[in-house]
Amino acid sequence: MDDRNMESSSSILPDESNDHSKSIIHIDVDCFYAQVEMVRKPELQSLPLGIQQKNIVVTSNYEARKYGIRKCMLVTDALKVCPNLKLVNGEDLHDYRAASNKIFTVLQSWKCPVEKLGMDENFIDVTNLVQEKLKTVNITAITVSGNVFSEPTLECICGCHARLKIASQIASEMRNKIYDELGYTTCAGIAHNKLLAKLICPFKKPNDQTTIFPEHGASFMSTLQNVRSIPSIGSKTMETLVTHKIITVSDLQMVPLEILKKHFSGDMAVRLKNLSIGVDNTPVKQTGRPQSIGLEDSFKTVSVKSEVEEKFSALLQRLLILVREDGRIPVSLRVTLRKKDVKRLSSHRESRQCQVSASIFTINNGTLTVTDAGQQKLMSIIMRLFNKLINLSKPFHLTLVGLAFTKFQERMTGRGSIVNYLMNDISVQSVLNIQNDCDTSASSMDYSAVSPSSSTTTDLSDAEVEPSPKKPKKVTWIAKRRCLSKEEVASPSKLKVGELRLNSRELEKVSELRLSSRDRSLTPRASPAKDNLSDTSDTMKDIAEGGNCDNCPSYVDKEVFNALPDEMQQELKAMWKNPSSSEMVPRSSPRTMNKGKPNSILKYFVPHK
Ligand code: DCP
Ligand code: MG
Ligand code: MG
Repeated sequence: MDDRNMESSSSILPDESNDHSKSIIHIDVDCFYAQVEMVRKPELQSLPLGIQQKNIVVTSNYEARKYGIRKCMLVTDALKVCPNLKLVNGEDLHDYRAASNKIFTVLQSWKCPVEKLGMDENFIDVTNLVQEKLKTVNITAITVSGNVFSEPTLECICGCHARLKIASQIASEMRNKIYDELGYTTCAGIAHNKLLAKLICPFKKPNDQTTIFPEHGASFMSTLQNVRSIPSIGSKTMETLVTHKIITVSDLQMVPLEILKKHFSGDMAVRLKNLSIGVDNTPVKQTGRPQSIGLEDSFKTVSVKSEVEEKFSALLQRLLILVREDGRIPVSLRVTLRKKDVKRLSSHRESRQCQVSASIFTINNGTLTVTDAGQQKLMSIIMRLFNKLINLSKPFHLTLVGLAFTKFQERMTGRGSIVNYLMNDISVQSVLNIQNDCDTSASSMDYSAVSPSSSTTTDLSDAEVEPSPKKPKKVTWIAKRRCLSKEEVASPSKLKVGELRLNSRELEKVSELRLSSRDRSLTPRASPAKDNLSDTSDTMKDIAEGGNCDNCPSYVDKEVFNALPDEMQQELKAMWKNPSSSEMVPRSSPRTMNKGKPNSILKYFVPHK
């Protein structure tokens, strides 16, 4: 690095390096899969425990780590260093995913943006909460909760030290709540940006937290021995850096920007320099529902069609469980294969996808299900896609098969749709690799890790495999509502429904619309006499006459209405003013959603059984 001089550091300081305004917390669960098993079976806690997937120990508890067990060790090697290692099979990710969702839900109760990163990590932007707390505390009395990377010498004039101290206390509260409610210990990193919060998180582990102040960002980064430790540096960037002898983060700090620009685009070069000194302005993006739900299975080689079919069938069974938990109706299916090219000794992935008919999915007792016939239909679609990917007249060798539902009923997920406020907050990892590819650990640290790792070519030209799903002629939302706490009602984004299902068949069975007397907090309230909406004209009368709030029918719970976002209130008011534009049709006529007619928000206030 001799030819690189320090003048570079003056040219790399971007404007945002002085922006310390944010307060970010990163939380990572300790030995996640192992803890899920230990919480389930407390007798495992005192034993060295490894979680096995295929022939690999993907993680282990801290008791096992004392023996030298490391993530992604071969089972045979692990048993050599720790013959008493208790192994639990962790190939079924269901419980880990459920635990992950519960942790996410706990973190959401602070009402700050929460971004899920993989299964056991979350970023929380507590900037606004910290500002609120600042108004009520004596700044001089605030102390850091947990460890500090390095004690501050001079106060930063922007006040970031006090803010991060408060953030560290919030982090402690969050970790306590996760432990008290779910039993999981966690680590946290607290910093003014995501990069530093994530990287400082494992500074002291397990079950601890560390705060880093902005002025120590660059010195902390210089302790990282490998540029690969920086989350957003992927394998390609890494290769280029290594080729140019930039191995450590310190190397990256020292290399002149102009030299980096020779190998990377200008923006990328600046970004790399910023990262090297701990500067990162990427926002915490609130995690929403996944765009796709998928599973993959990898293996040594499969070269027989019947075996491929078995693999797909097993994947489909598991995928349908995930889809049932998610609740949305899938309308597109993607098949992925990784072919082994024997001549080139390499592997590459190929995908094809096609639309599937929503009618394959039915609702039974409020749960999304697929009949045996439906499953056969899905299998035949899968095998037809497979036939398009593989020329069966020639030998083939596969090392991976994957299945993913990649699109869901649009009306359930539309941006700004009330559904987004009412949906279960289930978040499922896009692609769950049954066999963990240990080589991909770096990319899994990428902030966008939840995107499908298997993403390849998608071939929408294959729509002919299954005709486009026709819009169901008769559809409605069947919502099972649950009581909301005051706290939840106060926050529109917390309004949740136990389940929301789009159901065309059930609708036909529904002959009566009744107001629920069980739960009124989400459902518009009716006076006792109107509990049974025996005549829709009554409803229309309510709407026309207005009720407790301006232009609202009398049965509407004002508190709930007021908790809705403005745009929804406006939308509802407009429809109540003009009931003829609503979807509330007389009971005598079928409750249809006319083709082409926009979905109506009013349906969500339709009384239900
Ligand atoms: N995991 C995996 N394959 C990998 C790495 C991890 O399947 N190559 C799984 C098992 C882990 C979980 O992801 O329990 C979370 O990964 P972490 O890297 O956070 O590891 P742990 O939570 O297990 O341990 P730590 O205490 O170091 O965070
Ligand atoms: Mg972890
Ligand atoms: Mg982790």
